Amino acid sequence: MCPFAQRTWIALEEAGLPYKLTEVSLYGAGGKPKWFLDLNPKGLVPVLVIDGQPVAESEATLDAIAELAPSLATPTPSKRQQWRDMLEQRLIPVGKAAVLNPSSKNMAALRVVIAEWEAKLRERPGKGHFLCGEALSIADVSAVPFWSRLQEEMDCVGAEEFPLTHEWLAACRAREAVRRTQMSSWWWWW
Ligand SMILES: N[C@@H](CCC(=O)N[C@@H](CS)C(=O)NCC(=O)O)C(=O)O
Repeated sequence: MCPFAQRTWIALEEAGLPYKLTEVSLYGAGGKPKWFLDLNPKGLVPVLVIDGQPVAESEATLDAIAELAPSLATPTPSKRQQWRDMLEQRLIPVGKAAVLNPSSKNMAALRVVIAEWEAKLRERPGKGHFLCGEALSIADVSAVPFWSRLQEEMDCVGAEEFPLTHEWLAACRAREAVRRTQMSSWWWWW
Protein backbone atom coordinates (compact mmCIF):
# COMPACT_ATOMS: atom_id res chain seq x y z
CA MET A 1 0.00 0.00 0.00
CA CYS A 2 2.95 2.32 0.57
CA PRO A 3 4.45 4.04 -2.50
CA PHE A 4 7.98 3.80 -1.13
CA ALA A 5 7.58 0.05 -0.59
CA GLN A 6 5.97 -0.27 -4.03
CA ARG A 7 9.18 1.10 -5.55
CA THR A 8 11.19 -1.78 -4.10
CA TRP A 9 8.57 -4.34 -5.06
CA ILE A 10 8.41 -3.15 -8.68
CA ALA A 11 12.21 -3.22 -8.94
CA LEU A 12 12.37 -6.79 -7.61
CA GLU A 13 9.71 -7.87 -10.12
CA GLU A 14 11.46 -6.08 -12.99
CA ALA A 15 14.79 -7.59 -11.97
CA GLY A 16 13.30 -11.10 -11.92
CA LEU A 17 15.11 -11.76 -8.66
CA PRO A 18 13.75 -14.33 -6.21
CA TYR A 19 12.37 -12.65 -3.10
CA LYS A 20 10.02 -13.15 -0.20
CA LEU A 21 7.63 -10.32 0.65
CA THR A 22 6.55 -9.78 4.24
CA GLU A 23 3.88 -7.21 5.00
CA VAL A 24 4.24 -5.20 8.20
CA SER A 25 1.38 -3.89 10.27
CA LEU A 26 2.60 -0.36 10.89
CA TYR A 27 -0.29 1.11 12.79
CA GLY A 28 -1.92 -1.88 14.47
CA ALA A 29 -2.49 -2.36 18.18
CA GLY A 30 0.71 -3.27 19.94
CA GLY A 31 2.87 -1.15 17.67
CA LYS A 32 5.39 -2.26 15.11
CA PRO A 33 6.81 -5.76 15.49
CA LYS A 34 10.20 -6.04 17.18
CA TRP A 35 11.73 -8.07 14.33
CA PHE A 36 10.91 -5.15 12.03
CA LEU A 37 12.33 -2.47 14.33
CA ASP A 38 15.47 -4.58 14.65
CA LEU A 39 15.85 -4.35 10.87
CA ASN A 40 15.04 -0.64 10.70
CA PRO A 41 14.98 1.27 14.01
CA LYS A 42 13.27 4.17 12.19
CA GLY A 43 10.28 1.88 11.74
CA LEU A 44 9.71 2.79 8.08
CA VAL A 45 8.93 0.46 5.20
CA PRO A 46 10.43 -0.67 2.93
CA VAL A 47 13.36 -2.65 4.26
CA LEU A 48 15.13 -4.91 1.81
CA VAL A 49 17.20 -7.71 3.31
CA ILE A 50 19.92 -9.02 1.02
CA ASP A 51 22.02 -11.91 2.33
CA GLY A 52 21.00 -11.01 5.86
CA GLN A 53 21.92 -7.33 5.52
CA PRO A 54 19.05 -4.84 5.83
CA VAL A 55 18.86 -1.92 3.43
CA ALA A 56 16.44 0.82 4.54
CA GLU A 57 15.24 3.84 2.50
CA SER A 58 13.51 3.02 -0.76
CA GLU A 59 15.98 4.84 -3.02
CA ALA A 60 18.83 2.86 -1.45
CA THR A 61 16.91 -0.38 -2.07
CA LEU A 62 16.59 0.56 -5.76
CA ASP A 63 20.34 1.17 -6.01
CA ALA A 64 20.99 -2.19 -4.32
CA ILE A 65 18.64 -4.00 -6.73
CA ALA A 66 20.24 -2.28 -9.75
CA GLU A 67 23.62 -3.58 -8.60
CA LEU A 68 22.23 -7.11 -8.74
CA ALA A 69 20.31 -6.46 -11.99
CA PRO A 70 22.41 -3.96 -13.99
CA SER A 71 19.81 -3.72 -16.78
CA LEU A 72 17.80 -1.56 -14.34
CA ALA A 73 20.63 0.89 -13.72
CA THR A 74 20.46 4.35 -15.29
CA PRO A 75 23.06 5.06 -18.03
CA THR A 76 24.89 7.50 -15.74
CA PRO A 77 24.69 8.38 -12.04
CA SER A 78 23.92 11.99 -12.96
CA LYS A 79 20.76 10.98 -14.86
CA ARG A 80 19.63 9.02 -11.83
CA GLN A 81 20.28 12.06 -9.63
CA GLN A 82 18.48 14.52 -11.93
CA TRP A 83 15.24 12.52 -11.95
CA ARG A 84 15.58 11.80 -8.25
CA ASP A 85 15.90 15.53 -7.53
CA MET A 86 12.81 16.25 -9.64
CA LEU A 87 10.89 13.77 -7.51
CA GLU A 88 12.23 14.68 -4.09
CA GLN A 89 12.34 18.42 -4.52
CA ARG A 90 9.38 18.99 -6.80
CA LEU A 91 6.76 16.30 -7.40
CA ILE A 92 6.61 14.70 -3.97
CA PRO A 93 6.24 17.90 -1.87
CA VAL A 94 4.09 19.78 -4.39
CA GLY A 95 1.90 16.71 -5.06
CA LYS A 96 1.45 16.20 -1.34
CA ALA A 97 0.36 19.81 -0.83
CA ALA A 98 -2.14 19.50 -3.70
CA VAL A 99 -3.63 16.31 -2.29
CA LEU A 100 -3.92 17.69 1.23
CA ASN A 101 -5.44 20.93 -0.01
CA PRO A 102 -6.50 20.98 -3.68
CA SER A 103 -6.80 24.77 -3.69
CA SER A 104 -6.43 26.54 -7.03
CA LYS A 105 -2.96 27.74 -5.91
CA ASN A 106 -1.76 24.22 -5.03
CA MET A 107 -3.26 22.70 -8.18
CA ALA A 108 -1.59 25.40 -10.29
CA ALA A 109 1.73 24.59 -8.58
CA LEU A 110 1.22 20.90 -9.41
CA ARG A 111 0.58 21.76 -13.05
CA VAL A 112 3.86 23.71 -13.09
CA VAL A 113 5.70 20.61 -11.85
CA ILE A 114 4.01 18.41 -14.46
CA ALA A 115 5.05 20.95 -17.12
CA GLU A 116 8.64 20.77 -15.82
CA TRP A 117 8.55 16.96 -16.08
CA GLU A 118 7.13 17.26 -19.59
CA ALA A 119 9.91 19.69 -20.60
CA LYS A 120 12.55 17.36 -19.19
CA LEU A 121 11.10 14.46 -21.16
CA ARG A 122 11.14 16.62 -24.30
CA GLU A 123 14.85 17.43 -23.76
CA ARG A 124 15.88 13.74 -23.63
CA PRO A 125 18.42 12.94 -26.31
CA GLY A 126 17.08 10.14 -28.51
CA LYS A 127 13.75 10.12 -26.63
CA GLY A 128 12.53 6.52 -25.93
CA HIS A 129 9.61 5.35 -23.85
CA PHE A 130 11.26 5.77 -20.47
CA LEU A 131 13.03 8.47 -18.48
CA CYS A 132 16.52 7.42 -19.53
CA GLY A 133 15.74 6.09 -23.01
CA GLU A 134 14.39 2.87 -24.46
CA ALA A 135 14.88 0.78 -21.30
CA LEU A 136 12.98 1.09 -18.07
CA SER A 137 15.36 1.90 -15.20
CA ILE A 138 15.24 2.57 -11.49
CA ALA A 139 14.58 6.24 -12.36
CA ASP A 140 11.16 5.19 -13.71
CA VAL A 141 10.57 2.72 -10.88
CA SER A 142 11.22 5.43 -8.32
CA ALA A 143 8.71 7.79 -9.91
CA VAL A 144 5.81 5.61 -10.95
CA PRO A 145 4.11 4.94 -7.56
CA PHE A 146 3.75 8.68 -6.96
CA TRP A 147 2.64 9.63 -10.46
CA SER A 148 0.19 6.70 -10.53
CA ARG A 149 -1.49 7.80 -7.32
CA LEU A 150 -1.79 11.40 -8.50
CA GLN A 151 -3.14 10.37 -11.88
CA GLU A 152 -5.60 7.86 -10.43
CA GLU A 153 -6.96 10.29 -7.90
CA MET A 154 -6.74 13.62 -9.74
CA ASP A 155 -6.49 12.75 -13.43
CA CYS A 156 -3.93 15.53 -13.63
CA VAL A 157 -1.76 14.26 -16.51
CA GLY A 158 -3.93 14.98 -19.56
CA ALA A 159 -2.90 13.45 -22.90
CA GLU A 160 -3.35 16.73 -24.73
CA GLU A 161 -1.73 19.03 -22.23
CA PHE A 162 1.15 16.75 -21.22
CA PRO A 163 1.50 14.18 -24.03
CA LEU A 164 5.01 12.94 -23.20
CA THR A 165 4.30 12.52 -19.50
CA HIS A 166 0.98 10.85 -20.29
CA GLU A 167 2.65 8.42 -22.68
CA TRP A 168 5.54 7.73 -20.30
CA LEU A 169 3.20 7.03 -17.38
CA ALA A 170 1.02 4.75 -19.51
CA ALA A 171 4.13 2.83 -20.64
CA CYS A 172 5.22 2.37 -17.02
CA ARG A 173 1.77 1.37 -15.81
CA ALA A 174 1.45 -1.19 -18.60
CA ARG A 175 4.48 -3.10 -17.30
CA GLU A 176 3.63 -6.45 -15.81
CA ALA A 177 5.80 -5.65 -12.78
CA VAL A 178 3.84 -2.48 -12.09
CA ARG A 179 0.50 -4.21 -12.56
CA ARG A 180 1.45 -6.97 -10.13
CA THR A 181 2.23 -4.44 -7.41
CA GLN A 182 -0.91 -2.35 -7.94
CA MET A 183 -3.20 -2.65 -4.92
CA SER A 184 -6.94 -2.00 -4.99
CA SER A 185 -6.47 0.40 -2.10
CA TRP A 186 -3.31 2.28 -1.33
CA TRP A 187 -1.82 5.02 0.79
CA TRP A 188 -0.62 8.44 -0.12
CA TRP A 189 2.92 9.05 1.07
CA TRP A 190 2.64 10.48 4.55
N1 LIG B 1 12.14 7.96 3.17
C1 LIG B 1 11.50 6.68 3.36
C2 LIG B 1 10.01 6.91 3.56
C3 LIG B 1 9.25 5.61 3.81
C4 LIG B 1 7.91 5.86 4.47
O1 LIG B 1 7.54 7.01 4.79
N2 LIG B 1 7.15 4.78 4.69
C5 LIG B 1 5.91 4.93 5.44
C6 LIG B 1 4.76 4.18 4.77
S1 LIG B 1 4.29 4.91 3.23
C7 LIG B 1 6.09 4.30 6.81
O2 LIG B 1 6.78 3.29 6.95
N3 LIG B 1 5.47 4.88 7.82
C8 LIG B 1 5.53 4.37 9.14
C9 LIG B 1 5.60 5.45 10.18
O3 LIG B 1 5.64 6.63 9.80
O4 LIG B 1 5.63 5.12 11.37
C10 LIG B 1 11.79 5.78 2.17
O5 LIG B 1 12.02 6.31 1.07
O6 LIG B 1 11.85 4.55 2.32
